[in-house]
Amino acid sequence: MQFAWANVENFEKADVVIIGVPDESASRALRKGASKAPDRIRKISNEREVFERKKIKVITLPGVCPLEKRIFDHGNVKKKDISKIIEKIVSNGKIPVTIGGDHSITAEILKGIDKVKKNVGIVYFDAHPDFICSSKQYYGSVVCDILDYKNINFDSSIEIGLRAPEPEELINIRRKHLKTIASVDVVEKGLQKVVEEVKERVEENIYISIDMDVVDPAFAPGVSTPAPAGLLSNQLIYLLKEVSKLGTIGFDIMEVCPAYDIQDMTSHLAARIIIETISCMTCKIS
Ligand SMILES: [Mn+2]
Repeated sequence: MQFAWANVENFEKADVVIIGVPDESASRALRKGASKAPDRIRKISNEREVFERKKIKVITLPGVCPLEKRIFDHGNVKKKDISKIIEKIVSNGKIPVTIGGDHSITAEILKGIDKVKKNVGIVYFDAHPDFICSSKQYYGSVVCDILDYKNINFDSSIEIGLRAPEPEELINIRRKHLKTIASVDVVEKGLQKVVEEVKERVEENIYISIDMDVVDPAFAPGVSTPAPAGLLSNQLIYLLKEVSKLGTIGFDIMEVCPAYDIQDMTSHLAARIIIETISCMTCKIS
């Protein structure tokens, strides 16, 4: 089943290419099942966002803008193939949107982007810094694993929504001068100030990575490693809309874990986050 908003039938016609990576081989979470997320999010997007009247199907629009992007759902691919596919999408001037899977897939995506784009800043939404360096190539070491990619610019990168760092990660953040905004800091500063700080930090090419656990478990219970006191769903969508206007070259949404969800509310929110973010990239271009 395709993502509900997919509206073109081939790669050539697309502005945005959606890809699922149903892989959780580098997760160490006690909660299993993140590999089921891509198909679950597709299915729920069709069940909750499409209405049928007099045999005509109508799809809901994202909140602010009309949907002007041409979206192709590429289906699912293997983790070992994702970096090549991302390279192809980005070098063709299209925007990749990847649905995981565990968060280590982001390092593979960035491997592909690193081959095509220069001076890429990462805006990383996560409850956890994913900055373990004492262990590599898993969902907790994403930031460390991309340290030597030559076109990823840490000086224009930022982590938002943190609240459960390990001691080693705080040391690594300090050593690499990675800017972070904790979940409670978002409340203290206010959303507009957070956007200002992102604007000060990033340059022309922004890649957004969303770990669904950045959202409070009240809104997103179906994640691999929940952490209390996260962002509200509308706070995250506001931030994504503002950041995606700044020149986003792609984004991903990771770590939805359908087996632990409540009535698929997390998959539904993930679907809405995807389309809201895509639609605001349209705003910038139109
Ligand atoms: Mn993560």
